[in-house]
Parts: sequence; structure tokens; C-alpha cells
Amino acid sequence: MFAVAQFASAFFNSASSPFFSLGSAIIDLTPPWLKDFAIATFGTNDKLALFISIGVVATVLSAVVGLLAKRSFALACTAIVALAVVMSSAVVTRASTSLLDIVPTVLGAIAGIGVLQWLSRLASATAAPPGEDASIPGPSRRTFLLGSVLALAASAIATGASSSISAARNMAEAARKALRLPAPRTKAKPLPAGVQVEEADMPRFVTPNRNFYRIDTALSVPQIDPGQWSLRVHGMVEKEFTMNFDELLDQELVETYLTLTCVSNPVGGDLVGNAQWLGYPLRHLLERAIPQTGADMVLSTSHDGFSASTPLEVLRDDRMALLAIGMNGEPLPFEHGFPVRMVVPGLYGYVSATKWVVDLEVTRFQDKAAYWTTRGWSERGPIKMSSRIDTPRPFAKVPAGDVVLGGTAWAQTRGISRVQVQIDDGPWEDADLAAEASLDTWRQWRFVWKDATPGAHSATVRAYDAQGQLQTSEKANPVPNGASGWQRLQFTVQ
Ligand SMILES: Nc1nc2c(c(=O)[nH]1)N[C@H]1C(S)=C(S)[C@@H](COP(=O)(O)O)O[C@H]1N2
Ligand SMILES: [Mo]
Repeated sequence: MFAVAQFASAFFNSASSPFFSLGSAIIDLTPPWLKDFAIATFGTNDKLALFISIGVVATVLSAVVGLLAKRSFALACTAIVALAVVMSSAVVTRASTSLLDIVPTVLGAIAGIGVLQWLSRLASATAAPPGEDASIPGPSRRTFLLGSVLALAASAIATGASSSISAARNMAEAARKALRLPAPRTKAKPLPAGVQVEEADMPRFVTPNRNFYRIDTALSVPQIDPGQWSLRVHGMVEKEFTMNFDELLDQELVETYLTLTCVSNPVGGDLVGNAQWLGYPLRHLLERAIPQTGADMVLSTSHDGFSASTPLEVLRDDRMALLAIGMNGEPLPFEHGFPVRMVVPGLYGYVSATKWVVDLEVTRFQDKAAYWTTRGWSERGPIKMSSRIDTPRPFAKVPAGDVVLGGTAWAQTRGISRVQVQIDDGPWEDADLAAEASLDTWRQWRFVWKDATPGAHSATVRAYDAQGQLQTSEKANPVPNGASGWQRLQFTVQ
């Protein structure tokens, strides 16, 4: 039971371990004199002493549960559940945990009952038939002993595995803290003044990492030690090679602003973010591999088995497709792909932005399919031009007078040249565009509705790209290749 809980907790918050939580709950509840005594007696080993004591108590409790089971299986189960309740309350009272973190303890309790049932069945088979001497170990008694040993061994393995998973996490965390990003060979073009529309509810032009949307299939965030990381480049290439993290740091790195968008973003949605990325141009990486003629796709695969299919030509043209290691001046956060991910201007994340990337295979669309392609999404995903109203919020009540509307629009690699706003069914009017940072980033806009008339109103927004192409009004759902249509929202002027 304890081992399964400990093992499962390796995949959750570290405080989800019932041992750690019980330990820290005990520390919290210990009277100061006992704490002082423990520190004085065991020194820096006080925590080790605590864990050993908890381990001893756990063993004694297990024996008690075993004895209880001899009398009544139900009673023993009740004891396990009671124990799980105590452990769960230790877990949820920790500051860094959520209700979800009791899952390891619950799994542990289920495993405990399972093992108990199995052992009791073995044990009842050992009960000597009447007339025979029960003290002679028969084959079934041997089975019971064997069963107990197996259960113990499984516990030991689970506990060991959990500590090596936690150790990997600690290694990765320490490595990320210690990492100093190298200076880029090419610095990002400084942001022009006036990229930001300063109104309440407007997003920051550069999205802070902690606010950056996160989309992935990872149940637990991969914790990769950069010292263990390498990228394999292979497939339809003249020269296969593998690059490790130190080699990557030694390349000529580039810094660039780029707006990432998720294909699942609905019209008006916020699965979009803009950051400054530091990385190595994938173009140079592929030059080194020398793709063979006939290849038209790069299948990138992550440490946790996600994959994306990116058109080869997109990774070889002069847009800044990067193997990124930095995000807004710091190493990639774990949730955003530490130590290395891809970012590609103009393509939705599911076909380009592989986080925790470890493998690039040069191949053909007709030969290989990526993770989401096999689940009903298009094999290619260029980002659709989009515009959004950020202020006022839907159904907001705004004071009468001049009403200021503001928002963002994006058409990565092409750029936004014009944004228009329509109040109710009135004429389309041009909004003021904020400064443009680059063709690969979103652009903010602002529109003042003078002398707004009180009552319920709607506002609609649409954009034009730099070639003068109008954003389509045709409504489409995100599946299979991205939402489209103009955003319209309701608000009230008081
Ligand atoms: N390893 C991995 N990388 C991934 C994904 C994933 O599920 N696993 N999701 C992709 C999708 S759908 C998007 S939109 C972007 C999101 O990147 P972010 O979480 O850094 O915003 O990551 C892409 N990279
Ligand atoms: Mo996505």
C-alpha cells in the first residue's frame, strides 16, 4: 500500500507522497520541545530519522492489519481505509497540494486491499485440514510465504523506482537553475515603441511565461536533465547525426519574437501567446544533415511520444524556425518544453512546436503520420488569420460617453495591415493599429466609439493581412485545421 502510494506520487506534486506529507504534518504538529530534541539528537539526520520512524510504524501497522485480516477481512479493510484517510488528510493539509494529490494514497489503499485479499486467500488455503498437524509446513504454507515475499519485493521495487523518478526531477530542476543561457549571435530586433495598447483587459504584448497558455498531452511534465538530452537527426538524409545539449549551446543562436497559436483556439479564444525565443535555426541543423530529394516532411518526436509533422520546406526557408532553449530571457520552463523545443512561425503548435523534442526524422507525408493526424486533424496546419476583441469583455457594462475597444490580430509570416470594427449593424470603421514588431508576431489595435448610445450593443472585428487579404467570415470549428469567422460580442452602454 505504502509503496504503491509512494510510487504513484512520483508522478504528482512531490507533496502528494503520503510519506512526505505525513512527515511534514508530523513536523508541523510536533511540539517545539520535541522538535528541538530531535534536531539535537539526530542533527541534520532528523528528517531521515523521521522517515525511518514512519517506516517502522508503517511496518507495524501492516502487521496489525494482517492479524486483523485473520479474524475479519472486513475489519482489516476498514483499518486500511482509516489509514488512507489519515494519510490523505496529511496530504491535503500541505500548502502545495490540491485534492488531486490524494490520488496516490487512494491507489495505495486499493493496492493494499488487493494484496491483503490475495494473501488471505493464500493463507486460508494453508489452514490445515482437520486431523492433520498444522505445524508441518505444507506446500500451501510455502505458497503463502512466497506470496508475502513477492509482495514485499514488489513494494521495494516500487519504492526504489519512485525515488529514482524523484531524483531525476531534482537533477533536472537543479540543472535548469544552474543553466546560464549563452548570448545570441543575432539579437532580437528591439520592440518599437507603441506595440502595447495601454487599456485595462488588454494582454501584454509579450506574454509572461507564467501566463503563457499550455497545451500538451503530458499527464506529468517530463523532467529531462539536459546532461542526458540529445537530439537524433535521421531518416532521408545524407548525414545522420546526434547533437547533445552542450553542442547545441555552442551553435550560433538567434533571438526572435514569435506568436504561438493552438489549433484548438476558438474564435475570440486565448490559446495564443507571444514570447521572445532563443534558439538555433532549424534551417542550419537541416543543412548539416542534407535532406534527400523526395523528402517533404520532418517528423519531430518528444521524449513522451508526442509527434508533429512539419513541411520540410517551411523548416528550410528563411523564416525563423527554431530549436529553442530560451523563452523570455530564461531557460524554457518545464511546462513549455525544457530543455529543448521547436517553434515555427506561421504553423499551429500541433504540427510544429514539439516540446521536449528528442528526435527529428526527415521523411514524407505519404510515409509517416503525426500524433494528431491519426486522431482526425489535418496533416498540415498553417495558422489562419484571426482578430480578437480583448476589451470590453463580453457582456461588460461600460459607462456612457466615448467607449474604447481594443484587441489583438495575427497572421504570422504575413503581418496585419488593417483592423476594422463594426458597432451593431453600422458601417465598418478602421481601428488604430499599434506598432508592428514583426510579421511573425500579433499586433494590437484600438478603436474609440465616440458618444456611445446607451443600451445593448454588439461589436464585430475583422482584419486584413499585409497583402490586403480580408479575414474570412466563414465560420469553422477548430477541427480539423483551425477555427475561422469574425468575433462578435455583446456589451451594454449604461
Ligand atoms: N511534447 C509535446 N509537445 C507539444 C504538444 C504536446 O502535446 N506534446 N502540444 C503541441 C500543441 S497542440 C501546442 S498548441 C503547443 C503549445 O505550446 P505551449 O504549451 O508552450 O503553449 O505545443 C505543442 N507541442
Ligand atoms: Mo495546439
